Amino acid sequence: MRVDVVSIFPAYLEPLGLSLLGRAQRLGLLEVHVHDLRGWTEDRHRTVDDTPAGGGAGMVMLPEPWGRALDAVRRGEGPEGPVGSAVPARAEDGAADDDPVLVVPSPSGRRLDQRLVRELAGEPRLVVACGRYEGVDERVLVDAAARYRVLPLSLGDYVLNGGEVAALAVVEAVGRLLPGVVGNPTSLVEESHEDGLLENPAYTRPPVWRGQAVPDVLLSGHHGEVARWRRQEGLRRTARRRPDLLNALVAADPSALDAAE
Ligand code: 6GU
Repeated sequence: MRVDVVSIFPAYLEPLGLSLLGRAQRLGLLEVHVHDLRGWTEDRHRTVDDTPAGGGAGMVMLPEPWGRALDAVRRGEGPEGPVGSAVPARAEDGAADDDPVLVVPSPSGRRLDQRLVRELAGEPRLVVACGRYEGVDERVLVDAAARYRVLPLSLGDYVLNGGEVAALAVVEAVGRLLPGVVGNPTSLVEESHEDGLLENPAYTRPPVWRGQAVPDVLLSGHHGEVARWRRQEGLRRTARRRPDLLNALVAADPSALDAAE
């Protein structure tokens, strides 16, 4: 998968070079290019924003730098020209399902969840357009829809200063689903949200710590009992912390919890 991120704070994305995602890039499992939006400005002050039409507080990002940036990145170019692996040109017939997904972080976007993460993990190309201030001029997104599948995306119902943290979240959540990125793939299926539930509590050594013992069943060696306990504890935790998830599970499949007592 190739991911391009456009931001006025490229340094914000530096953690993508660390840990598992850094290793994934060195192994060629994932390609990430971070671009400075100001590379596509043409004035001496490298201006990226202006006051909102109609008045009011804050600033709105100008359409011209974003238009040039998204045209260039679509072709696999940064401000200085081609970068990374070649990208396919747009299909002659305008087949929109071949277009890259343009992730546009915004508190008014579709909420990111593991289902959307799995969908994005099946894409060959993502472009993330990180806005700041009060957002990007709306015409940029309308225009971009001619060569991208535009996806406004939110992390949740609260406000951040810009899209960079969302870009980090998307690339990390999606990147770890790519084949070979996480060493032991069974850890992917046993996680919170993969089955619509929260994960059970986890323990390691020592068997007793500050007066608290690891639950006996986990030290019993009975794999069936351990599996049953984990499922029960995952359910109990989901019911307490995230009753909305349990309700959604049962609404989608009324027999979803039949195996549990
Ligand atoms: Cl994706 N962007 C911003 N600016 N604020 C947010 C968000 C995204 N998700 C939640 N709040």
